[in-house]
Amino acid sequence: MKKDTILVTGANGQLGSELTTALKDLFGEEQVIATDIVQPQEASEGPFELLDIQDAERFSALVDKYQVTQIYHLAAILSARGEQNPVQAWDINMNGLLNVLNLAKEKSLKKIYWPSSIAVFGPTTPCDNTPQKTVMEPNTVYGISKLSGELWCQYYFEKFGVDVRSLRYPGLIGYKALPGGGTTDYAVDIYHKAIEGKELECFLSEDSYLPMMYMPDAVRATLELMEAEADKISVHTSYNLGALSFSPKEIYEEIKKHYPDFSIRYQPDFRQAIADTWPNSVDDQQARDDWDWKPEYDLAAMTQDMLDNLKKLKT
Ligand code: NAD
Ligand code: AKB
Repeated sequence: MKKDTILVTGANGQLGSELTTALKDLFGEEQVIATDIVQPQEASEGPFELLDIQDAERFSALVDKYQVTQIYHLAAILSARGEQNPVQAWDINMNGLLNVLNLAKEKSLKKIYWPSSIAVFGPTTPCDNTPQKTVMEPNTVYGISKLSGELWCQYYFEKFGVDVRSLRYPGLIGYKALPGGGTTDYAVDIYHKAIEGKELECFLSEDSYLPMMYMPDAVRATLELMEAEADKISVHTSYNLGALSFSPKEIYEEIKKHYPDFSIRYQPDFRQAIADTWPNSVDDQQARDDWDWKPEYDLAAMTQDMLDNLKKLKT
């Protein structure tokens, strides 16, 4: 049987840099084509190509050149950055996804992965244990693009049989790469500040609960979803995916167990209004039922692992 060849967009990003490595471990270095609009900061093994996801012609040529069978389409403009230039964020997020879905249809690609986000929910959504199916009226351009994207994915599945799978990630926390302009970014920065012995100026208030997830859980969930038999997938928009839920005060208190002198100052900015419209926690029973999703890391385990690894990287 022909080996799968995977093309990853946005491969230099916070998620892309970790997921690309995991895909290389699974499929082989030469079978994973990392792409991004900018060159990676650190050289890595395996092919890399510059690709603007809006450039449909180059996208198509790369799929042909490498005989790509699967695309992991990660490139996007995230919530906070999206509000700085809403029309540009819409263009990149929507045109990029439509280019991928059209390539999948025209070239009969085997599988597509595209991440959605808790940003699909909005101020009218029930915020505790937010159900898989509920009121969705997002009020950020990022959230609107993710909700529209989910419906496009379902449309291409139903009309053209494209096998596109998706997860609504919570805020992702990892030590290998910095986040790229989201509302949950404080929860990565807080670990860096603790290790550096600096105070964190937190852009959310102390009691702003948000759903979060440690990167190893997010990468494993993605690979498990993509490996699941097609008949197990009952959600063709995007699956709720839960793991952790905490406030800035709670993560701060957890880090203080390791760094008693660590200090935090709350200085909420425009991102507070975004966080206020997102869930506190999500109900991911459907993912648990369909393809056996189960998170491994709680706040204490994530904090221990983050601090151990950041210490190693920074010394
Ligand atoms: P990121 O901002 O860290 O990385 C995005 C990458 O896309 C960057 O490397 C950037 O250079 C690239 N990019 C931007 N515009 C591009 C273009 N026009 N063409 C090609 N590449 C372009 O984002 P991330 O955190 O790695 O997120 C990856 C995906 O996961 C996104 O779709 C995001 O919406 C989703 N997601 C992330 C989180 C999270 O907490 N990180 C949560 C929910 C969903
Ligand atoms: C963001 O804050 O924009 C992302 C997300 C939850 O989608 N981390």
